[in-house]
Amino acid sequence: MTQSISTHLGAFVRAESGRSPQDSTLREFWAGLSADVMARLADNWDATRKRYAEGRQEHYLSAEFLEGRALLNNLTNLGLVDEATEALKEYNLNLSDVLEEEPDAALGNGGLGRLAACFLDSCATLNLPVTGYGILYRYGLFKQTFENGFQSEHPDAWMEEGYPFVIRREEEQRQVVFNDMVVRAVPYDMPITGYNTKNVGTLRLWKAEPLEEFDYDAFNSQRFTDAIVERERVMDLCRVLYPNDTTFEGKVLRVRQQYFFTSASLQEMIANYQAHHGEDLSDFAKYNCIQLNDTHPVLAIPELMRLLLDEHGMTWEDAWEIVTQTFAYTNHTVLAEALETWQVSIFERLFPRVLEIVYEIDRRFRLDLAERGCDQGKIDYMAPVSGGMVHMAWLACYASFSINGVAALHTEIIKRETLHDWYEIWPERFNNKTNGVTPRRWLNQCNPRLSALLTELAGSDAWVSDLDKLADLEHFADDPKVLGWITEIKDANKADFAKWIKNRQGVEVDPTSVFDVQIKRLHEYKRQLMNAIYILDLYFRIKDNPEANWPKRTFIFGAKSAPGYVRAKGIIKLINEIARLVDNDPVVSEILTVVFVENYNVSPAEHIIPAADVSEQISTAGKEASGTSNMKFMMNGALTLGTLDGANVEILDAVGEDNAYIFGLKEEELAAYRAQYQPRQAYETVPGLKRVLDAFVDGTLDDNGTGMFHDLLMSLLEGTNWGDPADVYFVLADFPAYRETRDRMALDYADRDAWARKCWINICRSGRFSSDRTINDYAREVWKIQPEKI
Ligand code: Z2T
Repeated sequence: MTQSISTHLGAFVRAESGRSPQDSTLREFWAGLSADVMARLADNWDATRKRYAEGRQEHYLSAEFLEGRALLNNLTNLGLVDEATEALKEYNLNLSDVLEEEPDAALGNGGLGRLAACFLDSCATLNLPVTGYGILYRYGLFKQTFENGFQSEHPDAWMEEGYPFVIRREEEQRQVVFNDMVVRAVPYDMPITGYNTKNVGTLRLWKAEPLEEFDYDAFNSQRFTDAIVERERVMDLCRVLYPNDTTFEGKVLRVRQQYFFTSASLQEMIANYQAHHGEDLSDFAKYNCIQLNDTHPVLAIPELMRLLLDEHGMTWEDAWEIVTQTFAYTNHTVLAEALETWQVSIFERLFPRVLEIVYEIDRRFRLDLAERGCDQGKIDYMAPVSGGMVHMAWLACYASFSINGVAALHTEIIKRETLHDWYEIWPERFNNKTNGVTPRRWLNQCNPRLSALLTELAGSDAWVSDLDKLADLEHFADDPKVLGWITEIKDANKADFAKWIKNRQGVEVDPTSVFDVQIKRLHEYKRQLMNAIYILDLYFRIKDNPEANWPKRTFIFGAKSAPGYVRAKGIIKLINEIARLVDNDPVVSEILTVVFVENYNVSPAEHIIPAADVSEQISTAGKEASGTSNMKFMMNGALTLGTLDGANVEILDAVGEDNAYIFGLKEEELAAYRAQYQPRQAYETVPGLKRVLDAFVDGTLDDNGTGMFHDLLMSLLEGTNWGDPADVYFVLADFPAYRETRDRMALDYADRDAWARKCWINICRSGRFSSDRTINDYAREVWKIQPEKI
């Protein structure tokens, strides 16, 4: 199709609305324009799929893909943004208004799911034969509202009004067999376009449906209603995304989801192999590699064994050889509460044959380790099955040829601690793949002003698919004209944000203030509480001395808490109450504003990040595996205020100490610090701390009688009844250094040229945090795949 968008837009919109375009809604224009985009990429998509099916492929298995919106991404990749803008003008419409109609595909919790989406973007752009496999959740991550400052959750039925970017592929359905039900797995494919390439990758999302339309006698009312109930039980399978990010919840439905999508995906891989390379599966690992995105898809290991043994008549030894050459495992956290361990009894109930295979893997593992001279204690600890539980991470480590962490520090910690015993036996399996983010969405699309400047200075847009090219622009750091432009661009982005948030939440923010941002899931280890304590302390300091030279600041938060994570919800309420306190104070509100962006998601991030001055990356050292917003902020010219944790370490390494604000205890210092740490002493002696913490409970802040703020205070001073020490995450320990650094940063902002220079260096050195770099490393070192350009 080579005709311009304007030729067909009317027809596409009519097909959506059943009315004339003049009478159609913005939403119908969005759907019509999206349908046109799908039509335009169809042939290349098909050609890509056929090409990839023939050769060696990588399969990315993930329970989460946090795609966000698709239309602008696809218009950009197809080079259609200007045409679409023009076509909409004929109807007096703005492209950006139409784009805002699109719901976010929020089939993920946070970093892990968004990483999977960035990876697919890079694979498409790099023409790599990679397919993503996941679940078509009917409800994505819940929608968040604040009711009197408390988080409240609402269902996100993201597809209910129709979603043009997935195609149901009826003819490629599979069957997944559970002990108590047989499920039809129907694939819904989402095209993943790349920048400057015709290749179109695929994200295949499986939907669970009942095996067949039941044909029970409608007059036999008992069987009829039973059959309806049974249908709903099957449909339940992929109804909802579990909203925990780094906490394991051993629910039967969740393990059903995991088995469902891994089994369907493997069956497809085997069928594809046989169609192209013959019945004999001996060379399966030569043509297929499977990356396990954390342990959520680890059931693929025993399931591939089952398929090879039971359905394809292979011997255990041959099957195990294939399995151990196929799987690679990525670990995303060292938090103990995230470890997936399933009760043997659940496996027994759902898929006894898989359990039998897990037991056989376990038996052979124990023999293997005994032969290596390991003692019984160690064997019991490392075994896939122990204490009536199946340990998914241990299974993953045993069967995978590659085990990686997601930032250099994180990989060192898993080798030294979390997975140390495996590292001792199989050191060659361990490798690091520092995360990255796609510069298409996170720079080129979300920050058009900065992108235009980069393209102008570089003389081309080649940087969009080769971010290392930005290094060539670093010398402009000494060009006052360029520094002025950078400042102007940031100010314009801040003004855009001010308009957006005013329209969204009715909040007024001052675009001349320092925009200081923390956006990420709410978790104690990420220390939003430390951020809140700083703001409350600053509030008191301003009240003490209102005439001092206080820089104007806007503190921006965005965070969802897992619905069952009571303490995290307490922190949300606390921040909202601090916002209210500040806002109600006639003096302080002239200097500070606190904004909690409701329902933080991918598309709000695209509005927030380009407007940020300060990127808060303040997790307890050693706890944040990588972080990825830190990279997005860096690319958009925000300066990192952070601890030496996750990928912050590598950001500091890239930009140097003059261009980042680093503070706090280091990971290797924490153990010794803990031995003598007395949070109560910090409370008594650190100036200002007592006043702030007392305000949690003395009536300054109101938690509406829930006791939440008292619990927060106790978590810092007393520890908990589960035997945790006080202040597990060293909030009070790091607070003085945090306050000093953050104060200094706000003062530094006044010299806009010096500030802009630091921003520019951050932007120009962000090349290594492009997910293209990450994916090239996976492709070369783990997946062993080559580009296949169509
Ligand atoms: C998640 O988003 C992350 C880790 C998880 O461990 C689960 C989820 Cl849903 C099971 C995050 C990490 O916390 C973050 O540091 C990292 O950058 C991100 O995964 C991608 O690797």
